[in-house]
Amino acid sequence: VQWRFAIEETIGSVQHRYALKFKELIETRSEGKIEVTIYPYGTLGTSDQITELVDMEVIQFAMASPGHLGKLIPEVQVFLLHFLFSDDDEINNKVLNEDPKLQETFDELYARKDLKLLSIFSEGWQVWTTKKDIQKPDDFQGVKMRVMTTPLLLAAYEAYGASPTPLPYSEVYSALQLNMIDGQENPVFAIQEMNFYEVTDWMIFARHAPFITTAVTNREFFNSLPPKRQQLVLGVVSDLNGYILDVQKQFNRERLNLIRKNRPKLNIVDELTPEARIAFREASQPVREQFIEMTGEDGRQLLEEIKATIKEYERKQTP
Ligand code: 6CS
Repeated sequence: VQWRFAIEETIGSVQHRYALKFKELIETRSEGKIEVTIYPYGTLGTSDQITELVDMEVIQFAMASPGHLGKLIPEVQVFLLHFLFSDDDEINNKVLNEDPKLQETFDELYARKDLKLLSIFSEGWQVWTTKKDIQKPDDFQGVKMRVMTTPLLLAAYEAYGASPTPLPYSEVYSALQLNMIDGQENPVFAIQEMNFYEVTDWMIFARHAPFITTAVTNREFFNSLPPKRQQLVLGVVSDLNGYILDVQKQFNRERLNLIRKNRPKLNIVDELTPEARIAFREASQPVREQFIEMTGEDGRQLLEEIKATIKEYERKQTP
């Protein structure tokens, strides 16, 4: 049997490591009866096209990032809200993967689109790379910020006064190079492997949001599998949760050093001042209302549920 797994990132990325480990575990645990083929970004199309291929069952597995998937499932845009998640990656990981109520909610939302959600995880903090320094919301005035393609991200940057421009991942480098956009956001590892640091002068760690992605499969395909194979898949993705958190941290740490080495002149702002963070946090609040407008009462409940779960885990964490 052959299973196909498409990722939204290139070889050497966090998603690639996820897919490689998935392949390894599926192949060994099925004693070679299942073979997994990985399709890196660029071989099958944009994120949207990859999701469509899962829908049509041309491929069985894929990564579907809320930044793009939000057009299909508006509720996943909750993951794009700024200053919602904890500063602690471990807590976010638990919130995303251990809370049964949230799991159930998302399972249902994905099911409506004939998808089965397998895993939700963070690939690291979003970092702004821009052509000018950004210290406060007002500095975004008129900045053409590239965002992923869901509507909530437009709202998120309009709230700071920026002019957000949605583009697929593959077009970001040339758009920066040709000055069609003035900045973009992505985790460090992606900024390194897509070379965005070559065509921007500032790298700013605002820690406004983690980059969250989801692993999905075609629901009918999954339901048609014998129970043992279903268990195999669920076991593997569950084992991958802790693994990918370590990979993500390592990649983001190592690649920052690589960026520093390759472009010593790049201005790196490690963190915003507490005052600046407060200003951004405040400016971002109305976007929550826009999220609720896009998703209705269900969205409001989901947002409340996530906020409460984060609080609960934060309380548990502090001894
Ligand atoms: O910015 C994007 O569009 C992409 N960034 C990452 C890190 N993964 C996939 C996503 O499509």
